[in-house]
Amino acid sequence: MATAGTNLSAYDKNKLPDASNFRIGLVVAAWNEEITEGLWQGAFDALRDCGVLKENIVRWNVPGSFELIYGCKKMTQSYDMLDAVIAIGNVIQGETKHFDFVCDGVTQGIKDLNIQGDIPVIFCVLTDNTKQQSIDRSGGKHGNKGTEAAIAAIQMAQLRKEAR
Ligand code: DLZ
Repeated sequence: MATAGTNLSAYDKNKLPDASNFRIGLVVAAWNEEITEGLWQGAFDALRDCGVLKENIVRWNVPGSFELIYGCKKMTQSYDMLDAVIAIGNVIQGETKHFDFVCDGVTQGIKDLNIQGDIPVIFCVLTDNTKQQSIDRSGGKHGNKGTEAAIAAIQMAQLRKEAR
């Protein structure tokens, strides 16, 4: 059932909940697009592999990782039928403190959405020292963190459903 480009070997799909009725949103930052598109593809493929219907996957684009906070907030407000949202971004260490500010901002912002809102928001923001490290984790030799984020989204969607 797995499609090319998807590595779910770290997960036992039989232990995952039935995702065929879940609706999942993805908010994708354009900064370091080569990386975030790889993460998005990994997440999308894994969601589809786990049974999420194509028409139940919504994608929004935002400029940078800092805007993921607002994008995820508006998405959860606009689509209250969503079961989980995945925030996808990539921040690479530069020569200024901007890296720290963006990383702190997006981490705290996504954390706040999880505390304040009802829809789980999954953190799929790679924060790496080098571009190569990000390449390795977005479909490269260290797998794809987008895949892991998709699995987390399904697990949290199920938890939310059971907790009602
Ligand atoms: C400004 C900036 C910098 C320097 N680096 C990154 C980055 O590595 N990854 C990323 O997603 N965004 C970066 N940004 C843009 C900010 O996230 C944001 O889009 C701008 O500060 C505008 O609010």
